[in-house]
Amino acid sequence: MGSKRKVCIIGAGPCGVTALFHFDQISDPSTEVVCFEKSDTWLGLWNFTWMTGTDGFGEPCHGGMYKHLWSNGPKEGLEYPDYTFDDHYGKAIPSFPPRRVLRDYMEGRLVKKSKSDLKRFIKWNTVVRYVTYNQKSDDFTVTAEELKTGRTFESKFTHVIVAIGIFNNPNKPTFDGIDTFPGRIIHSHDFRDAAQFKGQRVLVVGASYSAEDVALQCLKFGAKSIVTSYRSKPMNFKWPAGIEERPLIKKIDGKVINFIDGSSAEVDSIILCTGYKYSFPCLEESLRLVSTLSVYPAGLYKGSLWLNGGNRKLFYMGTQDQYFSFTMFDAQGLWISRFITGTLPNEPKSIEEMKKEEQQWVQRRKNVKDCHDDIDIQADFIQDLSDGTGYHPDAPKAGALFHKWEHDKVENIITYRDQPFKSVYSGTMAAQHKPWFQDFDDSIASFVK
Ligand code: NA7
Repeated sequence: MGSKRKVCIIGAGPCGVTALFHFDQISDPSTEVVCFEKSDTWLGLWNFTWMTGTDGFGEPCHGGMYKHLWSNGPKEGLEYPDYTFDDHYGKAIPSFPPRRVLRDYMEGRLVKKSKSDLKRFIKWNTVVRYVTYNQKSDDFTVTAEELKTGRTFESKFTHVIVAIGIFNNPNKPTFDGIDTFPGRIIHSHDFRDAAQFKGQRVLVVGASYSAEDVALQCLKFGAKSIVTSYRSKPMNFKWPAGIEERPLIKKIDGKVINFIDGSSAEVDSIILCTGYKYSFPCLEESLRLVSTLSVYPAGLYKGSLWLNGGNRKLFYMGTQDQYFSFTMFDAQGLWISRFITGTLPNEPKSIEEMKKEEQQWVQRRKNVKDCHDDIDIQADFIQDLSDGTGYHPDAPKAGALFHKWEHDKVENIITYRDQPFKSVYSGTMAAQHKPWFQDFDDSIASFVK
């Protein structure tokens, strides 16, 4: 392969396309980039599909997007510094957009700010089946399949960037007696439309972001009652009438759910909002990141470079639990593309130095007290990635918005999405909108009007 670099990006979701965007900005003639995407469009989980289970090719449905999903964090915390919401929409819009508004914004940057057509780097409907590292030639063999033709082929790459996301492999616990339940049981990954639960009594298992939003969505769209069940600690929001929290399930007996505090509830449907397991089956075992959800998973220098094996050629994107999402992916994509093309001022470091630095972050993550500490870690992580790249997110300032957002949620879980935030980069104050709980029109036209 001579001195030429050949980079494989797995996945054209919000992470993968950001890496592509930055390779395109650098336009290094010695670096060729190919992105394999298993679907026929980019931006991953920001696309809605009615399908669940497997898709038309028999492949596992990757994303868990649902109708009427509105951002649960302020858009000002996710904004691209070089392409603000003002730049895209030409005016102030409210702070908590529905899914299509966010997808449109991301796509706008990819199209308007790129030097060339990024889609030409992407091989659509092509799924990566296996990646192995070749010690001798210090490169990777990537085996991929074109889903439309069934053709399987191998290609060699000098570098691989894994950008397949971490919310695709649902964690599905089981409970004593669950097989006796006569109603519908789904994981939130297969939740597509809250309106399907209208008039029902719903059990939501879990006490994190999915549980919180699925419970609120079901209430908004007319569920009769919602009981949520927590394992470690309750969400403890000031829930409106219709939502209540219970501890862990002890036993399910037909429609009756018995909880460990001795209470019980009769429900019609169960939605497991029990999170996801990291899964990278297309990588050989020695290349696989193993972690539980964390803002700083271990094993990655700068949260990005795979340290085990020490080949400095395998990267992961977006494996962190997320607050700043798009801004974080962007900083990561830039850092990785600069690292690979050798255009970072402070690199390379020795593997030992990298491991030491990584351990300091992992240790800091171990000591977090609450979500506010996690927000600060992620803000510092973005700044750390950006140092020396010429990229200028003001993550600490955006972090302050997330701290306020957490307080808003505690204050009122129904109205937190109605609060306006000020853009860190354009200085624009968000527009006001119809209260989220009363707004059933999630079209772009309605939201930005
Ligand atoms: P999370 O944030 O991983 O949360 C999973 C929740 O499910 C959490 O409350 C868990 O309780 C609970 N859980 C997991 N296993 C069980 C069992 N066996 N029984 C009861 N409860 C269980 O996933 P989400 O889908 O909510 O959010 C994913 C991401 O989406 C989130 O990080 C945002 O970035 C958006 P625990 O607290 O561990 O005891």
